[in-house]
Amino acid sequence: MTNIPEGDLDYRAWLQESPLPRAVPEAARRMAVYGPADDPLLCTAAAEWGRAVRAACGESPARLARDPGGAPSVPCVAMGLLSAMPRGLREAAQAALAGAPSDEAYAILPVDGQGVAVVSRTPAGVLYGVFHLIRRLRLGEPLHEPCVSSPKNAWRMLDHWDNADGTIERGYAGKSLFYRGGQIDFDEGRVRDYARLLASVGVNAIAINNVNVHETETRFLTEAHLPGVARLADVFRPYGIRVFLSINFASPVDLGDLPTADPLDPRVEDWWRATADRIYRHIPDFGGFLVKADSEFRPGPFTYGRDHADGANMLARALAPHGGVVIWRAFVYNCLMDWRDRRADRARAAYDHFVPLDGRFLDNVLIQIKNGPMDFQVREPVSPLFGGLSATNVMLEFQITQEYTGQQRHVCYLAPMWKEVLDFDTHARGPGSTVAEIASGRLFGRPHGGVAGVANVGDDVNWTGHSLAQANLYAFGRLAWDPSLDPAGIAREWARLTYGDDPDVVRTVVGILMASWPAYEAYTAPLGVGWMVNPGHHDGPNPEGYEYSKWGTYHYADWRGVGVDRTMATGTGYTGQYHEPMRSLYEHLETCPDELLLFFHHVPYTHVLHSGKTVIQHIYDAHFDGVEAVAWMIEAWRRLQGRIDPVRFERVLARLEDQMQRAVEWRDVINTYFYRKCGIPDARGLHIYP
Ligand code: GCV
Repeated sequence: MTNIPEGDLDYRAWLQESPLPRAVPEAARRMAVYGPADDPLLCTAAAEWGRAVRAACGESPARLARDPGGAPSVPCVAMGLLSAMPRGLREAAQAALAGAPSDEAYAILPVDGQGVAVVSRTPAGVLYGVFHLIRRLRLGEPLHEPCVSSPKNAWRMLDHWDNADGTIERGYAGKSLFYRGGQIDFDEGRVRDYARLLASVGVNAIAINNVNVHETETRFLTEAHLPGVARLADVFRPYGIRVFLSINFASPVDLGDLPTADPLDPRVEDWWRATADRIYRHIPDFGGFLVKADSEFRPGPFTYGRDHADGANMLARALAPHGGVVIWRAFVYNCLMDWRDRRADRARAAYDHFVPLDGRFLDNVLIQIKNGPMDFQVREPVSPLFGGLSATNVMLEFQITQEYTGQQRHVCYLAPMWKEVLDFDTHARGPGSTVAEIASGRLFGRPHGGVAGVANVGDDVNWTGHSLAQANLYAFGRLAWDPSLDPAGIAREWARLTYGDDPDVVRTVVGILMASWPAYEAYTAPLGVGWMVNPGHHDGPNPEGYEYSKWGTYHYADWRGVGVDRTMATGTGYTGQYHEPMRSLYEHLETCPDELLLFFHHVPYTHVLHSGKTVIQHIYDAHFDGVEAVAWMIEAWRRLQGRIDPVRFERVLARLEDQMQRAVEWRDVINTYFYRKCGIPDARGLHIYP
């Protein structure tokens, strides 16, 4: 069993349960529920409201008897299904929800001045609406302010890279919540608490195992393991979260049933059909399969001379009768590259593989595309594949776990990065063709769409290792629901829910979060070049760690300059994968944004940026400034001593102090590396180790 120290406030994350320092409105102390009494999601919604009110004021709300004939006679929180609401309320809610595209949309409506109704067409929508009301309660906002909220993305998903042995690939917060000793084995209460956190920010799907599917997890599809998967699904279900499995494309062979996994072999198709039937017997609302195929040595259709559409469609046909979907990853590239070949370019790979297949995927297939063309670096351009597929469902993949962004030892609030991605205009259909519009399916009128994030949680008491990394999980859910939200606003909301109302605390936490991605970018690899990390674990600076490897991750620094020429004119031609005007913008030195300069161009150290600085001086300045920013964070956090409970205060302080050592290491290694390459001293005269 997981041992949660009594009263550890980090465990409750943004669903804190301290008494509120203000009166709870009268209406909040009574509730009525409309809809089937045994509906699990409605029961969850009612229980969550009860729990929130009890925490806030020490008393459970009174449950009013349902009177389907009329509105409640006293002010209360009336929650329920549109179809079950009393007449007057139903009409008002119907009008409010009329324009809401999603069945998970909810309306919050004032009732007779003091009461409030939370109404949706579905139980899941009611649950999301109640969590919205709980936010309002904790934030001291008026409960009855009218609002309609509809998720912009139908799939809002977390991908767990958890292994059956309890380890988590790229996990920085302890062991898996789902597995121990090679089996599905979990603390039900802990997983339920996790499901609550996820549902409270609108997450509705979860892939429970690593996309690198090893031997044991391959067996999750069998009778021996499906009851375990079903038990997990039972915990997530009352929170509106559907379970997915990552599958091994070679399962029919690896499980010893067939000599081939060729997707066009009828025996293989039958095998997957029988497998899907079996899964749905155990888990009737099973979401579907997440697939990493022909990627980083994982098996796939290429072995049989087939393509990704052949592979994905075969699985999709097996799932279709049950309403399941296939999420097929576009992270496909040659990982046996030759650094000597300057024309080869890993960044091109996803587009080159998938654009020729556009239009061939079935309607229940989604292609899951990482936000950038390489691999979750601290700075990358947006993947051009988003603008390249118009007849295919896509899903955007973010990495919440901080593999390349500080491994949860550095604070790095990722919402500003994600927001830039969501707002990026691909111009695929002229101006306004943003990634957010494409991922949701709206731009091209696709039947499916969504956003996935690689989970950053484990069994650490604070879920995320670094307590401030909880903000990333929170922000992921909020942005997946509504990509128009402002990252600073989300940070403020998170800080208030997590730490309470003290304005100095909130200002400081938001200040640290908002400064953190720029700081991390500043003291690590410069100007979009990426990959200056230690091979394997990807922690800490190592400027040439990947320079002569097979992974296709080079920066080509020499004594004259640095960066990758990805232009059409003289380089790999990658810029040609973008629509105009982005193509020309990136192609030309004069217009390429500074922060991506070295991603797109190889330039001399003396090249002058738009900022007016030379590349080399920018590198030096950024590395000194980045460390200064961390010093500021520590100072600012220290000022909160006594205003945050000691456990949470010390936990973050220890991480920040550790971050300082690591930032200094990054600064000195990177600055010295470039100084040794070019011999140009720092113009400010700051010390760079020779
Ligand atoms: C799950 C990167 C990571 C791998 C990860 C892979 C992927 O290469 O380093 O750990 O594998 O991406 O997204 O499939």
